[in-house]
Amino acid sequence: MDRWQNINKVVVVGLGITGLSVVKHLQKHLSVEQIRVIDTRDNPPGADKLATGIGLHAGGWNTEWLFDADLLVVNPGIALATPELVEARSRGIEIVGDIELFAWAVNAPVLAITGSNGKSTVTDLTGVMAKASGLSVGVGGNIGVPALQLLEQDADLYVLELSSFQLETTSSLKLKAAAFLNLSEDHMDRYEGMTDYRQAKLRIFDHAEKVIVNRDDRQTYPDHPADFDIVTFGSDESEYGLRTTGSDNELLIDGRSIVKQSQLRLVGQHNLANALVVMALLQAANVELQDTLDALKNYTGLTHRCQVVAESNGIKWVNDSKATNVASTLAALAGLQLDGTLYLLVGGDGKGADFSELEPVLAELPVKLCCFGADGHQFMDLHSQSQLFDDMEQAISHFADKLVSGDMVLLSPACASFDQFPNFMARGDAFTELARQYSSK
Ligand code: UMA
Ligand code: ADP
Repeated sequence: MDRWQNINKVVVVGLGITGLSVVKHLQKHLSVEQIRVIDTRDNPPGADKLATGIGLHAGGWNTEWLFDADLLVVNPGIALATPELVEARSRGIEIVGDIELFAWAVNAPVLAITGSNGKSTVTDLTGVMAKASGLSVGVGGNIGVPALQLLEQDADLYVLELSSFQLETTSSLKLKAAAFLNLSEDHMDRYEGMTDYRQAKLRIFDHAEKVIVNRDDRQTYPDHPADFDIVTFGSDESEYGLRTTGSDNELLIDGRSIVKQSQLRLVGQHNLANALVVMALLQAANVELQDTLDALKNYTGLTHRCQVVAESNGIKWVNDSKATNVASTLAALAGLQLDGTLYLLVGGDGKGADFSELEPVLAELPVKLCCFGADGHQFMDLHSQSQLFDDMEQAISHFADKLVSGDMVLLSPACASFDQFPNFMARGDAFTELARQYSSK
């Protein structure tokens, strides 16, 4: 079926890296006069890279353009509940996202990953291990490389990280396997509640040959499991599982030991679960696991996730800027090896979350809670030793000369960064810079 046959006018809603990749892809099917872009921001990122002849309306909506289109391709950062989009849909205009256009075009097997935490780690590691087996692999999606950009290289296999936002506008993506890692509160500024958020994520299973779910988190299971070919991972010994032997853990497939935790460079219990999912995904894509195990053993993880960025005089500085929700901060706290005081930096854009789950965990730790940013005040009652600062820099300069050997400074903010930084990477970089500066004093 030629999807483009009856499409004459397309409006790309939201530029950024997604919008730019969409425009480039559309140009394969349409002339520049048929493509328009609307971005509600005054200076949309990427405007300078737009091809000549493509109309751009910036700084607000243009409903004349919007309602004149046959197809809207919407950036994942824009909610479908936005009144202009609701009106467009009620007029019968089709709304899709970049992942749906990817689904229309892709010609090789695809693996996809969603969940509240661990998506980028699982996506990246799946790519690294698949490449180690000799395949040419395209890795992208929410991880920061727009999916459509991957099609420029002819890959044997695609691995996509998919956010709930992207899944909302995706309906025909056929997958070799889809993994739903875990579900915990996030993006409550965009969803009505957890049910709504979970339903968006469950869309990943719609056309998946195999679905990979978490035995320790039943919310990841499809509502009608009998309709799916299900593979599970979890902390007991069945299927993709774990066995504790002394102080070590073994990663198992159907009871057979594949690799030991002590052989891995990845740290933290949560990363064992991540590694199990990766093995399940690779086997679903018929990748020979044996060829990939050295790559697994050597994998050190992505930056901005529980990464030691400076260490001097026995003081460790750990950048976990990607901890943008409560569950990821809990995962960081669960894996801690502490010999002194923990200076924990929390705060930012809280996205409407409830932070109270942190309270009992913090009560067990020798912690000084340093709260900053737009929603920093929401953490103040979670611990008796808490203090409010305007920003990270002010907090660090306040405690830096009190640090002693054994202490740890951990940025694991449980919030998005958008109140004070362009993104979590910029926040992590700013922390790393401060960490290195203070460590060298
Ligand atoms: N925006 C407007 N008006 C517009 C267009 C965008 O106000 O007309 C605002 C929105 O608030 C939106 C923000 O701009 O949230 C982001 O838009 P952007 O231009 O920065 O988007 P892209 O650069 O295309 O990035 C998007 C994803 N961003 C979001 O989903 C918010 C990136 O995920 C993704 O890596 C990229 O596409 C490639 O697929 C980022 C993210 O924060 C990392 N994702 C969320 C998360 O992981 O929690 C879901
Ligand atoms: P995502 O792409 O879903 O945000 P990342 O791999 O980037 O996931 O990790 C985000 C944060 O969550 C980091 O702070 C990381 O340490 C933590 N994390 C990674 N995997 C898990 C997991 N399986 N469960 C809970 N937290 C995790």
